Amino acid sequence: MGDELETSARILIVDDHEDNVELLRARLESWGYTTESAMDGGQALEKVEASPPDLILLDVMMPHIDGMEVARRVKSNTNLPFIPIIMQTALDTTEDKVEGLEAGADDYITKPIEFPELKARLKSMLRIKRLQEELEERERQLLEANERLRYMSQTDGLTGIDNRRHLEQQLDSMFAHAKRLNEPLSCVMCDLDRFKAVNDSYGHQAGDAVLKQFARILKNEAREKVDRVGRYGGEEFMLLLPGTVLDAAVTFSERVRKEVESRTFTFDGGTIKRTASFGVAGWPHPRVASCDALVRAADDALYVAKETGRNRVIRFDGDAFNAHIAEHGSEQLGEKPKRPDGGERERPVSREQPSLADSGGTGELRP
Ligand code: GH3
Ligand code: MG
Ligand code: MG
Repeated sequence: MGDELETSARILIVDDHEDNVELLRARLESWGYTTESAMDGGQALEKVEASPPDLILLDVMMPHIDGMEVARRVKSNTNLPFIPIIMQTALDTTEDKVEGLEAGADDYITKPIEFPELKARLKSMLRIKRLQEELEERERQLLEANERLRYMSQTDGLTGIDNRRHLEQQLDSMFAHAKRLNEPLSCVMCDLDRFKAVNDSYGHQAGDAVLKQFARILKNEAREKVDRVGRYGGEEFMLLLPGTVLDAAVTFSERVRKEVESRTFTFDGGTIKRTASFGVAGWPHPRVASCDALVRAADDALYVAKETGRNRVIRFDGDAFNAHIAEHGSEQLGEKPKRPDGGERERPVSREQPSLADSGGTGELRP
């Protein structure tokens, strides 16, 4: 691309004397360049904007808009790429050269023009332009790679929704925002019921297909650009619903639950029906003092949903929740309890991470 640009470049010759234009045009074309011309500053600016040339060979002294002004306007137009400007001037004082360079010229050549010198200066300016373009291209590629990395670091590879780390970051900022503006924030934890059986009966790939479809359902039911939907663990998902009070979050979850129940999941070689359980918690609530407490409350509610029969929505601190706790106590909520059927419910890792688990403080459910 380099040598190509330097020999086949399109050069705009700007001069108010037709003879000069013709002389330059003949020379430049004999060197292999493509040329265009403009007879005054206004015309030059129009041509530059309509189709930016690779270089401008610019006469300084022209009526109306002179070369200095053309240079200033071209260089201050941020929509234009880098276009080297070589000023050609009959004035040979230091002040003129300084003014031209300050106006934005990249180089200058004095009249009468020595053609070998012009040829050398053209080549050198076009080389700089090529290097500049290569730099821009590399920067563009770097930005693109960074964007891809950012996406990958925030996204769950299987389902394409937020991963847990990103979800937790979102939760932090949503919670802070909710508190600052005194707006409600709800958190829904949901988990496919008896999902292990899908893997056991139909294989892991079938399980993956079900997970993907489940994530799609959640994503479709959530509000675009408002709610966050992410994969919290294996077959456990979390939704963050800003500006949503607990009641509304329960209604929402009930709608999703019905949608899952009515859906037939497909995988390579078969179809299957599944249900899911939901735990819902919301801020403000006297027992939810932090975002960790909010997640824990939703997860406790999910736990009760599993314990009381699955395929249901349980609201933290609601009647069903409190009745279950009254009967069974709340100790079980903190640990990894053995289920009556011998299965072990996966507890969120946050429990086991002291930094998250020991947020402690008052007003939380667990002792
Ligand atoms: P429960 O109703 O109590 O939630 O029962 P369950 O079988 O859904 O729960 P359990 O936690 O016992 O099993 C979860 C299973 O999810 C076990 C694990 O192999 C499977 N799993 C976790 N991540 C993936 C995944 O990415 N793909 C597949 N196919 N399976 C997964
Ligand atoms: Mg499950
Ligand atoms: Mg599980």
